[in-house]
Amino acid sequence: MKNYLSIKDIDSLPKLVEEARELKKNPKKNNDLGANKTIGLLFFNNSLRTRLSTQKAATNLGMEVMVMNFGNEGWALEYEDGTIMNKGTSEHIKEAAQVVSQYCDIIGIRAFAGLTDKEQDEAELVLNGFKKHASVPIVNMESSTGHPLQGLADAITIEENKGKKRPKVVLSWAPHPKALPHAVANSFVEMMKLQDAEFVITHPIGYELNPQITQGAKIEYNQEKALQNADFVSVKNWSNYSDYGKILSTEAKWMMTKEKLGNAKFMHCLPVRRNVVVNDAVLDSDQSIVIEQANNRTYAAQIVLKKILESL
Ligand code: AN0
Ligand code: CP
Repeated sequence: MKNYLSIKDIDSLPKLVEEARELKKNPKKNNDLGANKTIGLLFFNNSLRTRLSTQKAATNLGMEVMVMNFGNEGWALEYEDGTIMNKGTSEHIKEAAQVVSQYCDIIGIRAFAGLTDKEQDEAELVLNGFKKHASVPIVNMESSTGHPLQGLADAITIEENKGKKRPKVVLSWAPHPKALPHAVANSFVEMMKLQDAEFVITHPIGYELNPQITQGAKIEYNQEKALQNADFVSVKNWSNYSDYGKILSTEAKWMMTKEKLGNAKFMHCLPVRRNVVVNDAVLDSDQSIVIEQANNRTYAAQIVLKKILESL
């Protein structure tokens, strides 16, 4: 694997999930693979899981880790070519990416969608800017349009918890007071399209995700109908896509409850707002697998870093 920018960089999802589960049994087995190699993790946004699990994954492989909160502590970067930089930006991505490439053998980038300009978000200025100007592999730690490490961790979690060959998996939209990006939902959909499963997306009318991503996936606007006989329910808020970045209504009735969940396992990428997105009864029940999902972030990152290290 040369880079991990999206779910599309996975050759065979079942194989990668199997390898990740194998590695989970003995995480330190390959702790010489990353010897004398450094990963730099650049965060333009907050994080708990991504920051610690990717760091842990790299350490399990014997790598050195450098973490930088670029959003707060780095120079404001310029991404446009030919700009006269006499305004807010201090350093061009061209220099920044080349400089970081000299210190690191792999670069991880977290840069969320701004949710004001769809075209700009879809251009993935930060991720693609580093991809273009860095001379080392790039790992997406959640960009404007995708969170493929989360998608891979979700695939591992489903595999570990499924009781039948072809489970029913539902992605259910949830209310949230803040406008949130589409990245997690997008990667979940892209990952599910590679699975042998009955997959249904449910959300209020008007909350359609990018149709290029959901193409071929089933959308059911009636949440109750969508949830019938589900084995896994992954809950996530996202803001409007067509009226880009807006919250049309918080639709409190879309919150996940024990009654709606039935016998399904509950999934969420975290962080989650209790009693807004999902109620306490679900999160505190045995049906919630969110903690194991977060644990699997380590093995998702570790299998990706292992594949990249093997290709260096
Ligand atoms: C982010 C999001 O929805 O994309 C990160 C999730 C992993 N969530 C929040 O900002 C609350
Ligand atoms: N799920 C996830 O990516 O969490 P963080 O935002 O805490 O990294």
